[in-house]
Amino acid sequence: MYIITAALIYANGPVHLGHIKSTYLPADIYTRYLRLKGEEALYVCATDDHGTPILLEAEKRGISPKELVRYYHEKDEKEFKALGIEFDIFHWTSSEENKLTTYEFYEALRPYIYPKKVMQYYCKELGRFLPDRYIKGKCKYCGAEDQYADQCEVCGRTLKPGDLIDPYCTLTKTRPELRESEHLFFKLSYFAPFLKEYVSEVAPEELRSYLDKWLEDLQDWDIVRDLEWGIPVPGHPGKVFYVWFDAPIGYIGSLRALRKHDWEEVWNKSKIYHFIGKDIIYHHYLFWPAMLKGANFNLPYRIPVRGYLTLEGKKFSKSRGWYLSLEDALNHLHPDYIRYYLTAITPSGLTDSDFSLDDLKAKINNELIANYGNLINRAFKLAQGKELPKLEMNEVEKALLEEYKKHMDATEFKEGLEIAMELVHYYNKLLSDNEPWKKPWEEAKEVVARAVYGAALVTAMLYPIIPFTTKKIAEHFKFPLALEYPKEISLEKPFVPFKKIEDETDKLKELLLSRSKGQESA
Ligand code: B3M
Ligand code: ZN
Repeated sequence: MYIITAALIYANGPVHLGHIKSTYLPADIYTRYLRLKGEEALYVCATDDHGTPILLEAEKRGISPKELVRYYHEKDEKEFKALGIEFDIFHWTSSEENKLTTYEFYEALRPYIYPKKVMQYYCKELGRFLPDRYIKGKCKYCGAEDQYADQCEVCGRTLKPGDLIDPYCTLTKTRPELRESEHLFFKLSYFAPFLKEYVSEVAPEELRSYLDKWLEDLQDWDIVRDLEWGIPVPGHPGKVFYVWFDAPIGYIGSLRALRKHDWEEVWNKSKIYHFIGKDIIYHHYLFWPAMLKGANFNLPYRIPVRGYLTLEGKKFSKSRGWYLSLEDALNHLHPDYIRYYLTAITPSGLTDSDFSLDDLKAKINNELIANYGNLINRAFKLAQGKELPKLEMNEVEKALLEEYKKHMDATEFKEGLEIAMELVHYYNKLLSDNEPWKKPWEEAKEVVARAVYGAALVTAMLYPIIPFTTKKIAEHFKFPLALEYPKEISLEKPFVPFKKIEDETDKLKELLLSRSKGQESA
């Protein structure tokens, strides 16, 4: 059994194309691929409901954090579905299952948790402690004005309580005082020897220098916050667990909601894959495995990481209007086109990629449709109403199929896609070189049969990436999606499976330009 997870999405904003390409799409592709091979796999995800940004956003809108979280949970779920991201469960970290699981972890980790007094900003007017994001002031290191209490965006330094000159509460504009509060710390440092070994087994080469640097100086983690929104810490009124404590537990909490009776066994006996973006490597390679180890749970088998996405060469920026959401893309493009393009530009590993509308149009029209669409059309047209001889795969096909599997097994989907398209090219060339349409059927039939069986084979290979269209093709010609020559096939009249992109990408461009213009003059 496999458990596939995608990083839990914060429930305070819409789904981003960046999230999709680094996390939800690769995890979906892998789940579909595993099933294609006949493996059992569960795709588990949830919204990440806690944390200060969610509290802030809810307060800004004048609604409760619960309402905010519910709103985004529904919206995100709908959009994921529209893109063909098919979770077995899309749960939430504020669920009962996750609370219970978090308490069980807390109990199990007690030997590694100790109390320590820390100084925290406290707003007398509000009568509560303030999270870092509610306090601003002048950075004591570089003098930059208006910096948040946790980090100076100008000099990049991490700030501690007391590091701001003239701090003020952003809600009441009054000066907060520093008060002592007892927090709980998780002894991450204790797990250093274990983590060194774990990382050497599971981390790819390119992550090792980051991880080694962190491992040299592991800091114990403060796992509580003085907040009301979150999972309450038993015996510590006014405190909740830090969002990064209960968020990864949410993988298990959500599995528990899906498999009420055997979740523990399923977790502990599965190969676990966590798909993540490169900004949360620390949490998944160090913090989470230490928690699992301490609480005696099965460890992640692989943690595939992917880089960021830029848009037309520039950073996505909500405030500058330079962004396209998943919803925007879905409003104009077939979900398979979004999936195909994002896969084609996303290598596994840390490298970033660029989303370009012209490039997307070219890849869909000139690659996907011109090559794969054309193969489907030509092969089935030639075979319509005929009887095909039985054939075996030849050496070229076998070798390419093996290479495809090697990449897909290693979660290298861009490379897997490239091999599938190479095979498409091979069949197209077979047809153009042999020109079976000019020959009597007896002479033509072997080439036609190979092209038809091959078209079915590549349809299965492309299925994890473009599931909507490939399923339609397989249903139309009544062949099972499998990584082999089809066991049965019906030579129906061909249909047009794809529609070329015409002005859809231009419309998205206009949207982008008008948005960013609007922001400039605003
Ligand atoms: N919500 C951060 C992020 O989306 C966080 C991931 C939690 S995974 C357990 O980047
Ligand atoms: Zn500074």
